[in-house]
Amino acid sequence: MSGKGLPPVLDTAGPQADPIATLSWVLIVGGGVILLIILVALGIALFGGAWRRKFAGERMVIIGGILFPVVTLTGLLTYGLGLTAGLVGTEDADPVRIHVTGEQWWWRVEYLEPARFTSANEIVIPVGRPALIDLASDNVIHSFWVPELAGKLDMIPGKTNRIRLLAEEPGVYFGACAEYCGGPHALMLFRVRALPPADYARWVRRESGSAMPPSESLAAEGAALFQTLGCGGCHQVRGTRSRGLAGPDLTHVASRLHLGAGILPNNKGTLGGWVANPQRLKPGVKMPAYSALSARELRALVTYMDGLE
Ligand code: HEC
Ligand SMILES: [Cu+2]
Repeated sequence: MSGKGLPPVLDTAGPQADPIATLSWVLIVGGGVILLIILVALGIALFGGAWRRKFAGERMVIIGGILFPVVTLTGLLTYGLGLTAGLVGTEDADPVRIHVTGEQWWWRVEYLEPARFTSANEIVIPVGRPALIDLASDNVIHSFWVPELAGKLDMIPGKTNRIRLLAEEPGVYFGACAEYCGGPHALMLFRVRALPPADYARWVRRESGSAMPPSESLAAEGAALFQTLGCGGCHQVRGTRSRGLAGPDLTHVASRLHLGAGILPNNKGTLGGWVANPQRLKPGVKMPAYSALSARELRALVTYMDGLE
């Protein structure tokens, strides 16, 4: 998040992503130089006059066609392997452990260490401490990508891949699914929030706890509606009777920055809009629309969820 105006892939913020950005620059500049050489060669071939005869021998084919690619490609391969070798097999002393499952079309996030609890669509990590994230899928292939922090890694049914994230600065890092996984694939986003250690400890304490009980009568009305409408059949709110696992955990939904897997800012307006008609905001989404709710019922539900901090 250094804000140099570069695309995130080149504007990296951690040791898992920096070598990839360096390699990208080498490829961009190297590819540019080679393109220039080829354009000059093409110019000579077309309009070169006397130069044309000079370069037209078999020697040019051997140098330009065999020697040059073999030398540059071997060099590039050796350089690339050396540069990215440090990305695998690092032993970490005190990592944070998280399990992320690619769902259709959102992210199930299960924190394992330092505490066990479930959340969704946002991954919170401490600054300066590695996070080991196990990536899985129980449906189709997804791909986990936080360009500022690491390369892409696929989430494959029946196989668990592990990625290491290390953020050197606090910030909010953009993440996306990078493998076409069905209709709303482009609306399957998330964020990684890197917090300073003290804030992180405070966050873990609050996030691992049960939901706040409703603090006012409208919210209590919303909590009751949440039960009777069957929201709890798909959503878990820890500390209540809602134990559904088909959709994101909503125990602390109000503490997240976004809704709908990273696509909408999280506020009362978007909460209401989402519940009334998620299909309009995310066509193909696996949540039914609740368009028949009265304005008061919708307000009660929103007040309840907005209090789940
Ligand atoms: C059939 C299962 C199902 C039911 C019933 C259901 N939902 Fe959902 N809900 C989902 C799924 C799946 C998602 C994730 C959609 C996505 O982002 O692709 C979701 C997402 C949400 C989100 C956004 C969460 C986030 O972190 O992005 C909210 C809020 C929500 N539902 C509230 C409700 C409420 C309130 C009700 C009841 C009125 C309800 N849901 C009923 C399946 C369900
Ligand atoms: Cu996906």
